[in-house]
Amino acid sequence: MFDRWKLQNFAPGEGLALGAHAAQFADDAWLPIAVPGDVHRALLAAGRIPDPFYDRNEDQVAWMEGREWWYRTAFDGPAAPADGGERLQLVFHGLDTFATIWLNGQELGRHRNMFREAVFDVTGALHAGGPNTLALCFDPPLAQVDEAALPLWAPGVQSPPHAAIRKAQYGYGWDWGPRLPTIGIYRPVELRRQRLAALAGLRFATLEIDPATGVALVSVRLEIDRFATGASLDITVSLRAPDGSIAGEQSLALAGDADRAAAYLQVPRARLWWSHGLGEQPLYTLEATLAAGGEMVDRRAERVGIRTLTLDQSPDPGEAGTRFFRFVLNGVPIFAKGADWIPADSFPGAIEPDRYTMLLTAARDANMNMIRVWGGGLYEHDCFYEECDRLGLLIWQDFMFACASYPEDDHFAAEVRAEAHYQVRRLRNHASLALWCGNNENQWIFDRAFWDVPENRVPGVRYYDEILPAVVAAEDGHTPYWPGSPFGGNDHDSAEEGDRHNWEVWHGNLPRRFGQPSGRLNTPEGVSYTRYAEDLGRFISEFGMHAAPVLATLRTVIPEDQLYHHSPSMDHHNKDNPKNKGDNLMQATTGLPTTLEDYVDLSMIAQAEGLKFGIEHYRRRMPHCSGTLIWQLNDCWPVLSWSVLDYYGIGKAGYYYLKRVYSPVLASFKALPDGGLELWLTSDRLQPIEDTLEVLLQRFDGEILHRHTVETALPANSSRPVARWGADELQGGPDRLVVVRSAGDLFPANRHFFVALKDLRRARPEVAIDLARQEDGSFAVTLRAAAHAHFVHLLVPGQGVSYSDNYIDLLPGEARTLTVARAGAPLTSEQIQVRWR
Ligand code: BMA
Repeated sequence: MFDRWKLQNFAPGEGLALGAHAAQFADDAWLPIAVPGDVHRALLAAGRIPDPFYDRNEDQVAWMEGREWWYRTAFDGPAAPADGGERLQLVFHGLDTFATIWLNGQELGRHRNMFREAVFDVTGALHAGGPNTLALCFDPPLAQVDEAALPLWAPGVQSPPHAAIRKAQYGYGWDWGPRLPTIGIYRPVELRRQRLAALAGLRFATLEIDPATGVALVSVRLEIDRFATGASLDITVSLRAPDGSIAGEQSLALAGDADRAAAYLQVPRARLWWSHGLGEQPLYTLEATLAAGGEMVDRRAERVGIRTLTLDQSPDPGEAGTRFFRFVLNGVPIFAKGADWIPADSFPGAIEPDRYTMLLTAARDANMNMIRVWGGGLYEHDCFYEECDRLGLLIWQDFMFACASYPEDDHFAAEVRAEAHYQVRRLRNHASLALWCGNNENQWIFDRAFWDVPENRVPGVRYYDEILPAVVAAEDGHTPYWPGSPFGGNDHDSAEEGDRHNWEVWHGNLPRRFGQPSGRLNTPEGVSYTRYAEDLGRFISEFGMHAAPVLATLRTVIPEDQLYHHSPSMDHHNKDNPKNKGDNLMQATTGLPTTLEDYVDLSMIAQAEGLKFGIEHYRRRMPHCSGTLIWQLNDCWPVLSWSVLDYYGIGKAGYYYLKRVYSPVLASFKALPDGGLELWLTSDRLQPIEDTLEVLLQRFDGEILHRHTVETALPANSSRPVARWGADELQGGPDRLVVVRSAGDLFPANRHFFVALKDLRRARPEVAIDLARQEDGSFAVTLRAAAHAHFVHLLVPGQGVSYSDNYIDLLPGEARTLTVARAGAPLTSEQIQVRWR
């Protein structure tokens, strides 16, 4: 119905003065624009602005922030007018952000929040059977902010003005994102026609699962909006199993004065929803119908999962004075393996569902089971959550507040409350929803800034401590709530309680307690990833370091003459400051790069090794540590950042390292302070495992110095050392490595170097490469080297390329076959490059 939209911009106030809101207005010269979408994409498609991601073009589109942007559309109203018992609602599922809406020249109302829908009753205003016009004006957002009223964020420093707008905060620039605040209708527009009464709320929850009988008890709560009837109503509720059979159903009669109902269903042989790696993701279909006087007036269907989920924060008997922070799924404490998610584009209205599928499938394929939707972005599109349900990715959902103080006046608080009601009702039934979290880093950063003010209180804490938990309790009632990330303990980032962000590594933060000043050490030692070994935290919800994307990605946004490390355009595509943190990291790890190719490799190596080192440490500590979410999974433009998947979804080396280090069973080496070495086995499996481990101490040139066999058994869901060698038993050195392999193929082979990569004494070997085209068009690439080959990887240009594995170590004498395939365009052998170091 609303499929032909047009766009124009004016100086503030000019559109109304010219009559752009009127039913009749000459908009022939206006630009076509897609809905949902956004203004930047439309202008880009029309050639009106340069690509804002390319070079330093970001600045060239800054003028867009100061204009008002108008949308218009003409459409035919419904064939028949609303009868006595009907109502027509115009629903905007996402308006970004300060919008005034006119229907046929009449103002319907205003909206000022990107994070909740705008609903207008148009029963009387819509012309049935004839032409109608809609006009929307989006005001310049920052002009709406009363800068004088902004709360303090640091002594003498006000909170940034975007904090006073309920709009995606990253749009105003982040330490990985350009300043490109979006404008427009970014979610669908719908005309809803309803009769007598509507199903306004549907809430599903698993109350209990009886392990002895396999029977699950689930509840379905309904809310009815009786806008035109006081008569009794009939409700049916049904739950269909994934195979289509009826798992439970119930009919309810609702008396004339009632607008709430609840059904309790017993589901025999319930198929439980598990996170990826622990089981399957069966999704049931919940359907509710509403009938008045025998006539069905509304129906709703949702996909749900049967599972229980709690957050265990009981005292940890294994580490006195600490508390667990672990998710318990279907009665099983799990180790959360995952990543932080930022919006997949600077222009999120234009994201196609298949991009979500691509990115989230990549997360699942890297053995992840949890994604945190970070608070500086947006409550994601529906298809994001549907994909997480399908793929078994639990969701840690932040409310959209990040790195700022927020106004607490009544107007703003009313918006926050309304937004929270809307979002909790929208997302509460997803099987994947694991946690509601108040914000990103607000309590923590504020306390670091006001460390010498006792009991400092961050403006906005009213939301995190009162309003949001109350809304979650009222509208959800089952999903746990947590006031912030990080939060808990002495210093909100403490190791004893709650979750923590490890920014010792990369940002060089120094550990502290409440009442102590904060500090940063931006030196090679200060930012080094070996500092993860000092982190005895419960749940690490952010940690990571930068790596460049592949060269082909850089080439899409960096002009040829700027393709060198720290060129102005490259530094523009690194939004973190100062720009030398990556150099410090590489200096301690790989040594500094000399060419751009070198920079891409060495930054990727430093990131990959750092994530491997950190995650091995944290996983060994399970259950005291029960989760790692790396910062960050993805990017919103082509950039130098913490991501492991670049803007195009191309995996950096770190992505493939993660996949191995997140495997359900992990074997890892732990260097001991006395020069000895421990071998640990960590298992997420719900059954005990037995295996024979082969351990080799080998020179890079191939000579085997020691060979050990370790017979081992490990209980379900546990971690422990399975072998230990003294410094004299297994002598380390810069010319050798130690390797562990599983006889039963229970885990990917792992290796340990005894010194930093830059100090290894090894020569780059020859690698024999054999390419074999497979029937399905993919290639099997067999690689073999006489001596140790490091960082062996395949590079194929373009998007949609998948590798069975990549960025591997090739052990002396070992042959490994990697397969590579490209969706769509067929692959030729010339397109496959093999690189190693
Ligand atoms: C934390 C995150 C983000 C940021 C990241 C890297 O502050 O919550 O705000 O991008 O670290 O600095």
